[in-house]
Amino acid sequence: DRIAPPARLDTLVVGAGFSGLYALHRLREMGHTAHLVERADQVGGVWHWNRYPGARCDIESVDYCYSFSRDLVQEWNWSERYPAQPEILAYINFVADKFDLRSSISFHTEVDSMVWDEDACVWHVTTDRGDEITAQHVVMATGQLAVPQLPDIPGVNDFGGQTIHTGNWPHEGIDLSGQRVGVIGTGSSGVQVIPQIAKQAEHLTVFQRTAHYAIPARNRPLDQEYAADLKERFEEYREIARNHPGGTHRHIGEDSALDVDPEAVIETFEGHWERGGPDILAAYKDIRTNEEAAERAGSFVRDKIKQLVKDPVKAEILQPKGYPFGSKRLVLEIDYYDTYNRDNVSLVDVKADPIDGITERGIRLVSGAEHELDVLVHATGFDALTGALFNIDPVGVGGQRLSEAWKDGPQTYLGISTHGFPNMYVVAGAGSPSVISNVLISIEQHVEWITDHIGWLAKNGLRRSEAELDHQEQWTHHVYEVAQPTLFMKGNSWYVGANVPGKPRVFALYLGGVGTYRQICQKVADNEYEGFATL
Ligand code: NA7
Repeated sequence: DRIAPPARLDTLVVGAGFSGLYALHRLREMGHTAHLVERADQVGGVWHWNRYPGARCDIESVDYCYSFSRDLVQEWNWSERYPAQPEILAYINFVADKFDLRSSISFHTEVDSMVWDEDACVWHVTTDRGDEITAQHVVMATGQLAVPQLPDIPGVNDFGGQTIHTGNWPHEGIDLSGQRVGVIGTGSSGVQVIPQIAKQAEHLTVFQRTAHYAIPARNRPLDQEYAADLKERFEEYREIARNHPGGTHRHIGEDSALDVDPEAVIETFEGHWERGGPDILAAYKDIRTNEEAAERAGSFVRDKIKQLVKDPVKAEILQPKGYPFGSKRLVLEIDYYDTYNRDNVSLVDVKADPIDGITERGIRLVSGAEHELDVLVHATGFDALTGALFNIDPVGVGGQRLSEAWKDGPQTYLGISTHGFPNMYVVAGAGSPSVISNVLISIEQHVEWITDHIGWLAKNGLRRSEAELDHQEQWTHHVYEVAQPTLFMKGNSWYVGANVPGKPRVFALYLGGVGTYRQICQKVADNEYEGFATL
């Protein structure tokens, strides 16, 4: 029984993931009329869709959670160091129940169009359910990794068996026993799903184009004494993360990897390898900015892979090459390399022998080799950051579409607002630290800033707020400038739009650090929202 959205609203929120739910809660607390529309039949966002076996967050559970409610912090208990998808989804549902959020959500409802009305200073929104909504403000909580991207391979729709994308895994699950399964893609999703499929399938063939660096997660049950201690001092603990460059508690090394004795460097890396997690990225201050420093970590991990994988041919294929360590998202693995020691797992290097096409029976390589499959899993990533926004493609001032305004890459002020699209706010997307940080810290900061701004406009009798063009240009340039000295541009990853044909090659996330970003946003607010034209 769907709740229909009200025809008139102060604020419409789009998307019921972590961002949208908190925005809805906060707006209602402020006494605004707010409502949320969500295309799925439940809350959860990415954690609703990504139900593939092995799906897990690569941020620790004690950090990957809300902090806005003391009661919530006290009531919820995480069970593992890195939370698995079912537990995160249970948490989001717990939040939705605790704050009675579902009463203001229309599920199974997808936004069809969003058009700005300059005379009335409102957005007119229509949905696939025939709703017509007029809202003063729209909060786009549409997600960073919400639109699954199928590979650009001829015949991708011709496969006669079952085709699945990890980001759209069947909710009823799938029985892979006795099946010949193929997986394309070895990023975070591929590395997580491959060991699980190998345990179930008769045979698994992994088609790898690029070997990603993966290091052990060392996942384990969460030490409950540690968790209880954190709860007691949670606000203080969280405040450190809010002001930390990555929104975490990661210690950032002060030395250059190049100034330290090579044996001591190896010892440091060994410590990180044993403890698990991504902190190796910050073991030295220049791992993400200097190729030689990055290579110290890269060669360390490649040696580990050689030791872990028994078949030297497979071990060689699994050696990451051609890009610096840390320039793609570092993958956390559980049993990944060990999986290649199983008899029922083969590895095909599709950089050496590329995929010629997907056929009715399986995958054909350029060499003519054919791999027959019953199930084909695409772990091929997402049309990140802009995909979900362009699917809606809001029409702003003068009839301009967002996809036109952003044809050369996202143009934003603070990542929040775009000139020509008044009263529209994007949560934790391009132009903000977003998913390059602990995204929960970034989401809370964004939602609080945006809802405070909406509250401030209302209090001052203002109906329209828009990023000024010069501030937007400065911010967009600043985001670009900060990214230049890093190695990310060399990573050929979704971070730079490399996985979507035709997408502009820009690094669209703000790398200046979560703490710095927070200060900048605070200063803008303190200066009566400097850089926003309001009336
Ligand atoms: P990613 O990290 O974008 O990985 C996608 C993988 O799919 C990657 O290995 C790609 O190889 C591979 N891919 C994509 N297209 C093809 C084709 N045409 N042929 C062969 N291989 C292909 O997506 P994930 O879902 O793993 O992770 C996304 C984020 O979600 C992750 O960073 C976390 O933040 C959570 P490539 O490297 O492009 O050669």
